[in-house]
Amino acid sequence: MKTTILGHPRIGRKRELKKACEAFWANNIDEAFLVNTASEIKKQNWLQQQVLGIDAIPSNDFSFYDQVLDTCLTLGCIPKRYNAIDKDNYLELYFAMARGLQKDHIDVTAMEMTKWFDTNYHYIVPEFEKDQNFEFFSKKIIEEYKEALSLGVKTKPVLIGPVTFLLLGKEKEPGFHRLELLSRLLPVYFEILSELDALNIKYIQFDEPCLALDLSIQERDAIASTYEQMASQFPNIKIYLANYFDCYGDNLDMALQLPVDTLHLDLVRCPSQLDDILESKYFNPETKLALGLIDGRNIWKNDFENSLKFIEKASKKIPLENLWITASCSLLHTPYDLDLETQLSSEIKQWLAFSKQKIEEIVALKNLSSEENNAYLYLFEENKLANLNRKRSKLIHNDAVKVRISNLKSEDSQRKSEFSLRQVKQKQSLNLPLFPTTTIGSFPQTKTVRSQRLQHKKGALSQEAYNQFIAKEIEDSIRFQERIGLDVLVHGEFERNDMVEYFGEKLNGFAFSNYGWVQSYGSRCVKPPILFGDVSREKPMTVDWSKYAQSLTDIPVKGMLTGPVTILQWSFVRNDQPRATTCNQIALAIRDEVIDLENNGLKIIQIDEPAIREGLPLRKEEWQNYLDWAVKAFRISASGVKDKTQIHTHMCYSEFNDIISNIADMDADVITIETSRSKMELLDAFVNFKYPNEIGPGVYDIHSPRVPSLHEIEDLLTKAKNVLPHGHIWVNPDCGLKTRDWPETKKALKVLVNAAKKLRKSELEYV
Ligand code: THG
Ligand code: ZN
Repeated sequence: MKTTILGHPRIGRKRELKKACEAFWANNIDEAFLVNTASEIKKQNWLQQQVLGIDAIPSNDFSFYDQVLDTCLTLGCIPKRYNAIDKDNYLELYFAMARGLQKDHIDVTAMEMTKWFDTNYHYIVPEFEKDQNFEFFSKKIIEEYKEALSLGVKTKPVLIGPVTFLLLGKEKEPGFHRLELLSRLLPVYFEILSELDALNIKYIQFDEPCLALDLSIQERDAIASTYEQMASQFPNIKIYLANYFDCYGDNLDMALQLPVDTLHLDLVRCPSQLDDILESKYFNPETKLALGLIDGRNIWKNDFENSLKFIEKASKKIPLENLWITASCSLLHTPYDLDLETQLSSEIKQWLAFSKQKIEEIVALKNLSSEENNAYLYLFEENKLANLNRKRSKLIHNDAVKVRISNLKSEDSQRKSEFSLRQVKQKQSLNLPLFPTTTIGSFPQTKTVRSQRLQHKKGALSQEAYNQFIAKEIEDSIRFQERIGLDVLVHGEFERNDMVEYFGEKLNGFAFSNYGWVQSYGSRCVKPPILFGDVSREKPMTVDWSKYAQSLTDIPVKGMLTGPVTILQWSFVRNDQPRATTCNQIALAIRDEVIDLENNGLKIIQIDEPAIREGLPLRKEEWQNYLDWAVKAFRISASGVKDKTQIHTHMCYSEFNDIISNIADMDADVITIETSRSKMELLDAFVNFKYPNEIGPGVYDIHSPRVPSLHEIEDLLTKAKNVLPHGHIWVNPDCGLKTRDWPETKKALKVLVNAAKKLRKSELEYV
């Protein structure tokens, strides 16, 4: 039996890579310093795995920004707009593709980013042309192999497989399908393999997580043909084929017939597939199986007893030397090292395993499955005890919450009246003009705001002084919004850090790490709260500041909350009950907050659900079940209020044409969505589907500091008017403004208000 992992976190134990990259971009360190930081991180990662006893240690799993971007450069898939950049200046080209570049005569935009399967990690989207050429351009995979070798570590290089690489990208022009490029692409993969072959590598890991998706026959055939060609051309290289995040499903029969050395199984997401494989008529006992038993997407200690049952089952049909023990997917999605956490309660800490501890678990499972396992039995006992302690812990279980969940009735997820009736009452109560203007909630988080919060957190700024500071920020923002003439105001969220962390900190059932950072995109990281127990709300969480903001003005102020699905999606979630149950618990806590806001005079309450789309299962057959409970949880959170109280929701990353009817089922009175980058392409969905409630298609892209012109906004609004009922249209930016600066924000919002006013005027003349 052997051990391996698919990939290691790479941001650095204390985010050294993040800090070095950002310093490099700001011209505060030179390239040598950055490269050296990276080498230190790789070295630490490799040597630690070696010390802990991993047999096949990955290389080329490191990245300065993103592994799909790395693959683009490896394969010479570089969009033409970067031709102006000197190709010998590798890092300049690399970061220009990641982030765009404005320098001298060069002005190029970044490549697009999107979510990596159903994770909160974002990758750079490859761009393909019809006659796309590929070449073995970046030699990173070779260099990293040699780098590890010089440290005495013979690694298993990792590369995204050709079919997944193509499927992850997009065509830049019509007239072809990207999969047609496979025959042009494969020769470059063969070239890479021959260079690696010359270095005598033993294994190569190809990541083909597209196997977790519903594939067409052509796509499936492409995989089969790819690996048949590879195996026949490189008989000395053992191919470790990795699929993760879901079952092989309909692709299993094909996968089992591939001439690869090893098939990797995600047994956390799909435990049933081990039986399917062992019983399949295509199963070949010579094919090695990698049992992905350790959860690479979560932070709970493994259940050794359960894992050993899987190993035992597999070992009845497969010789032990043909089994790998590993994690379900790359450890990229878990934080570095639990040992860094000194402030977590010891009770909770004993239930957890971060990346380093997961590597130890992999090795422990191997040792416990060996003939002479007596020396390791203490590990088994320790693990059993920790899991038993968790199961019985008083911290986790709250009977009042469980009773409330079991008493949920259908009317709890139903507003009192239907939308058309609510709309009339809301129009009376709110008295808003046609095309009302608003923002999504957050205003710029300036350096001062961040530093005051940090000082307060450290104890260097008293609660009183901090509150005074926040109150002043809110007052200034309300006055600004009044001045420029917005119709629905927000308090600005100056008191909040990450939205999920903010609510997690105020709810029971969540714990927090100090160093539990996970890469989100590039140098950006998130620190997901650890949702370990039944969720409840002790006291109001946002009422004070919202009420204060409303007390400053007669114009309606929106109360701002994060929705249950997003809080669930962006936390490390307990695995001892269904996600749907946990989501309902959060929904009830948010529901109580919504009612409290209403009772304190807020007439409009926004419940953000930016993550509802990314929570969709990878396979379509599972969509409905997810959408049922996710939509219901949102409705539970929103349905406690009177008809005249207006509920808003907001979503980013709006690729939801295919779930538009489910979005409508959420029954928010108003939804604000991201549409401006796609020039309202999203509205295509509304041509065929009559969205019943009010809608604010974002009219300016907040992801860029550019101030839109009056003409641009008018243009977008005209498009919106063509497909939506005029009385249903709101005018707002795409998303929250917390990453922007004040000067551009002020200018852009003035333009936005003017565009709405102009539109109203022309509408009146028309009538
Ligand atoms: N919160 C959480 N998840 C998210 C987002 C979020 N996932 C999707 C999207 N938004 C990801 N975008 C970002 C944007 C900014 C940052 C992280 C993810 C960010 N992080 C800080 C950093 O890395 O410097 C650290 C956090 C902080 O200091 O507050 O800026 O909004 N949960
Ligand atoms: Zn948004």
